[in-house]
Amino acid sequence: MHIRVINPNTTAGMTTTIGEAASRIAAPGTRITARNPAHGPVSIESHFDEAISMVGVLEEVLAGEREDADAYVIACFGDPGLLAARELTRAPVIGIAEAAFHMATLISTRFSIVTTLARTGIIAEHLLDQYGFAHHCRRVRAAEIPVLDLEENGDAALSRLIEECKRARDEDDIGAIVLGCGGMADLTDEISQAVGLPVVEGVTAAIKLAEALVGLGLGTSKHGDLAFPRPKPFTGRFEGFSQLIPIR
Ligand code: 2AL
Repeated sequence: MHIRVINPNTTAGMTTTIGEAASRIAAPGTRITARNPAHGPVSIESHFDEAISMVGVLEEVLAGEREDADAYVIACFGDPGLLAARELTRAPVIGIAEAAFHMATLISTRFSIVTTLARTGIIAEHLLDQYGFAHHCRRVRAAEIPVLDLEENGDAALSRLIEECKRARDEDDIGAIVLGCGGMADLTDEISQAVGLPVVEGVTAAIKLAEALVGLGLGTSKHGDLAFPRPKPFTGRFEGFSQLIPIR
């Protein structure tokens, strides 16, 4: 099984961190390929960053189609481009936020999210509403760490995250914590040991869900709004999308 993990930001070091965490958790027969777009923001911390990143995510899905990927993981906690990506393939496409929400509700009745910045926390709240998980989430907390600090100031970022996760444990009346950034993919064990609660991290959760769906023979439905996009001319810099025909 080949799972293509797409880091929507363009920071190669973070793509490596995400790819290594995915490979460690993957089943023996699973091959992970981790990619990031060539163009776009170095980190995703706003609606604007997300909007710009989406075209790169979709291009990486099209590249994955040419390389026979069996499933895709979008490894940014805003799940940028998720539904559009699903339109491009029959393979399952899993966003790390939705994967973490699903997994957390299977092991607890309520959870808190600990994410990077307060403003990205608001984006997570929109997703909780959109996906129907708001009822399960007690609180969205921000450690106030810019995304790239996870790469560049790893020790300080980890301490801040542990501190905020302990506050969530002591104040939120929860059974589990969801980590809210793809760049936290390698921190699950250290945080759960320090905090003593189950910690759900989206990249690893998404890999396991992707393996389960492929194992069940389930892929993205082509009935309804996730059908392949109707072919039509695209102009200007998006002219290449005019030849958008399903590869398989
Ligand atoms: C993210 C993420 O997961 N990667 C990134 O660049 N921005 N989102 C977040 N909430 O920090």
